[in-house]
Formats: sequence, C-alpha cells, structure tokens
Amino acid sequence: MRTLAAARTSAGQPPVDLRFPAGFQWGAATAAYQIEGAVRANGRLPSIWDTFAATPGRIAGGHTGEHASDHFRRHREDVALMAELGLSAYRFSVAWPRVRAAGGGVNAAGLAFYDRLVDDLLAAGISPAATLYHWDLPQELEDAGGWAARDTAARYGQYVAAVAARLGDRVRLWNTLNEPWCSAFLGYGSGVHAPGRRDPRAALRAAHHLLLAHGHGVAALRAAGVTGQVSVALNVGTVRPVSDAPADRDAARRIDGLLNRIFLDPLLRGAYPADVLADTAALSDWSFVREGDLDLIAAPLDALCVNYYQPDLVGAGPDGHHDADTPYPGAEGVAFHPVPGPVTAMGWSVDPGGLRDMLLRVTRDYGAPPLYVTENGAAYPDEVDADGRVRDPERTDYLHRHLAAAHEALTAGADLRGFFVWSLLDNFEWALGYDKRFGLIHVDYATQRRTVKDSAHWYGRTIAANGVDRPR
Ligand code: IFM
Repeated sequence: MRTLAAARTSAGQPPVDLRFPAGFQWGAATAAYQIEGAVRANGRLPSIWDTFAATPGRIAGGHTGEHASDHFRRHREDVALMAELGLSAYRFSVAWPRVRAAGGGVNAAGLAFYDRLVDDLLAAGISPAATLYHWDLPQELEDAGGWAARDTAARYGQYVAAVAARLGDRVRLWNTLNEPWCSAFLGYGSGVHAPGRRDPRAALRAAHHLLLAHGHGVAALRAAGVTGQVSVALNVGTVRPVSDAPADRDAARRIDGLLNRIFLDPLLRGAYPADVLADTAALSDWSFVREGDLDLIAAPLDALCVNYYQPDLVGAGPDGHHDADTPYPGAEGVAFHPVPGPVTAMGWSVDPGGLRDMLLRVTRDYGAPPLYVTENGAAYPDEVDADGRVRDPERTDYLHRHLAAAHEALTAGADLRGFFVWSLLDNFEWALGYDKRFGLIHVDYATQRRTVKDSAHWYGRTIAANGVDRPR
C-alpha cells in the first residue's frame, strides 16, 4: 500500500513511498587529496599527507595521492558525469597547499582551479559546496607545530579569507572543517593519519585549535559577506553501551563525550562538556583554552553538517585492559565491540538506525539546526564486468536503507536539507590506499577510465523521484 507522501506526487516525478521535501539537495562528496592528483601543479606546496604517504609503512601498498583519480586534469569530465546523474549539489574540498604560497601569502594559480570548478558546476546546474579543510595541512605549517600550535588556527583564518574573497559569491554551502575528530585524534593521537603523531596531549590541543580555526574561518567568511550557508562537517556518531551495566554505560558516556560532545558543545553551546574535561584531566588542564576562544567558536552557524558511517558499541574493558592504540585520549580502558550484522569492505557495520538516531539526537539536544548529511556511503570490492558494467547491489542497498533512515528522522522532526553520498569517485582512502572503493563512479587507476556503477544509476533515479520506496 502506498503512503500519503506517494499520493502527493508532484507532476513529473515517479511515485515513491518516501518523498523528500521540495528543494532537498542531492549530492556527492569528495576531498582534494583523495581525488585531485597533480600534487606539484601550479606551485602546490607539499602537505602532511604527501609526507606521510612518502614514509614507508604508513599507507597500504605504499600508495600515495600523487595521481589519485586525476580529477585536477579531468574535472570537466567529472562535472559532466555529475550532471548526467542529476546531482543538485557537489561537495569538494579546497586544498590549502594549493592556495598557500610558500612562506605565506596566496598562490593565485592554485586558487584559480577552484574558481573554474565552481563556474563549471554552476554552468551544469550543480550547487557548489566547499570544504575548506579536509586534512591536508601544508607541511610547512606542521613543521611550525601543526594543529598542536595555536598559531595554525590564525593562519587558517587568513587562508579562508583568501578563498572567500575569490569564491564567496558562488559557493552555496561552506564547511570550515571536515571531521576535526579525525584530524586531531587520528592525526595526533593514534597516529594512523598524517602527521602520524602519537601524543594524547597534543591531540587535545589539536582538537581545540581546530575548533579555534573553525571560529576564525567563520569570522572570515562572514567578513567577506559570503552568500552561501556557513557550516562545519562533523563525524558525529551513535554510541551504544554493550550492556546496561553502569561500567558499560559509563564507557559509552566517555566515548560519546570524546567523539560528539567535545565538538558539538563548544560549537553549539559555547562550552566544553564538564565530564570530558574531567575524563582528560590527567592529560591536560586545558589551559590552552584562552579567554574569548569559546565565543569565537560558538559564533552562529547556518547549518550543521554530519557525516555518518556506522555506530559504536562500547563497554568497560576487562581488568587491566589498556588500549595503547586508541585515538580517544584518556579512554584506554574502553573496549570497542563488533556490532552484529553485515559489514562493508571497511569492516564497518551496516546500521542505518544509527543515522536516524544521530540526526534525532542532534535535533533534540542542540536545538534543531538545519542539517545536511555531507557523507554517507560504503566501500565494496567493485569490479568492471566483461560487459562494462559495475554491479554493486550492496552499495545500492546500503544507500537505500540509509536514505530511508534519514527520511524517518525527517518525519520525526530533524530539519534535514540534503544528503551527499561519499563518494563521487573511487579514490585514495587515506591509510588504506586505493583498494577501498567508495565511489558511485568506478575509477580504473591504470587508465583513469570512469565507469558509472549500477548504484549511481539507482541514485540518479532516486534524485529524479526525489525519494525512495520503503526498503523491503
Ligand atoms: O574517505 C573518508 C573521508 O575523507 C572522510 N570521511 C570518511 C571517509 C571514509 O573513510
């Protein structure tokens, strides 16, 4: 039986059970270092990921971003593919190392690439969504202390001002940062991401300085009078205790604090959560937070962007449990449990309910800001079949179920404005190299040939219908 939503089908759209609101943004997302390649073009500076990838043993297969998906050279072809799928928005990141001139200042030739990209997107009827920092810190700034140093936040503000001056009239959605949790805790805590430091104290400083950078970035965007919405993209997650035992519930509280509230509270409430400060007191007195920082960090946003892949199931570790590799500072005693059910090629659990719960939690606890899901998707070992098709039914099913979960959240009150699939193209999956394929579009890295996967055709039909049927 069809629902009311389907009965209200607007002219020209096929009937579906779960229709999204008019004007809903249907997008796909990428990040500069993961797709662009051309790491030396037009005076681009080395980034921490160039350095990290060049360090033996850091990246699976010794892969690097040197060529990636060659998007720097093929961006016109890629925009044409986006238009073919009917995307209404495209989320890309601006590479700070392309825009910064050595020693400081602006590299106009590097910035010009994004200027062309934005114009090409608009000409194709696609709304540009720009992320200003997706993990590629210029190496010279890491050499000066990286995100553990306060000055990096101020340098970031200057960089944002330069980008805003050039693109501010055309970008429709701005993300100051992508997933500062990863930059701080994988980059400076567990060290599995660039710059590869393993220092929980530095990780906490980095988290604060990234938030401070966000504050400077928002101020620079506002000062430039940008016309698009100003936001930040967080990898907010649903954290569940493995049992109702007080120790397991406390472990879930601790991880929720260090994954979600450590960013959401300062951004949306202007204060760090007291329990997070207490949990990390043995590592830091947080004296790096200076007067005025939290006012800057909590400047009003136009939207909140959230990236979701899987929930976490946690509990108190057994006596003596000490996870020296944890990215979470001060949570060495917490044990992470596998979530029952299917997993993707990343080993990540497929749990759409976690997306619904996260969207509703943010809505309930943080005053219902307009929301975008700026990343959701799955890696599977896709291959091009002899007939030239990429059959990836698992990805279609994954996206279908997550879109249905997002719709459930919408119906229950989340102000969701758009959904971006991660990722447009197969790309460089950071420390895991090129073997994990997240793309809607398959990339043959030897030839750089693009093949639109079956899931992308499905996504195109979803966009045309502005919704999906209820998954069976
Ligand atoms: O590839 C990454 C992306 O850069 C940030 N969010 C998660 C994706 C999958 O790991």
